[in-house]
Amino acid sequence: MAVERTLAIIKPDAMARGLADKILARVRQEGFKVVAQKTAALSKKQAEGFYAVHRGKPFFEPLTDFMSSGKVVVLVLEGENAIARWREVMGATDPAKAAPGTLRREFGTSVQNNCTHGSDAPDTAAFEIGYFFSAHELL
Ligand code: FUP
Repeated sequence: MAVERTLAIIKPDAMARGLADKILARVRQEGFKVVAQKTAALSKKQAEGFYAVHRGKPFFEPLTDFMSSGKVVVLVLEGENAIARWREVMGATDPAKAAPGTLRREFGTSVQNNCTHGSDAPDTAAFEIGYFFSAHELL
């Protein structure tokens, strides 16, 4: 298995409910190395660029409104098989369908307000990490 990096986001719903520390504790408990971390407030345009792959879908407008509605914590996580492993820790996109013990099951309240993001493949991880962090922040 390869050491990978993935982009994780603690979304505005989780931030507003004071769940950031609990989610960060889980990140560490699962053994991920935090390579970079920042708190940010995305503009609507930044949210649209991040989710550009979903442009035109019915949920694009509400999703990008939501992602620019409050602060987020953006993280680069590193570890063996980190991309798939972080998605396992998050659980399925819809919290109602996510397995017990996953972050989205525990903290998510709807498909949109599902508390965390994680890259889904090596190419999207590379794009998403580069969207938020410069090379000098990733040493
Ligand atoms: P995921 O990779 O699990 O984050 O899911 P997707 O890439 O399919 O979707 C990205 C985000 O769009 C989800 F986290 C939540 C949101 N979304 C909706 O709001 N409605 C939908 O029907 C599908 C996704």
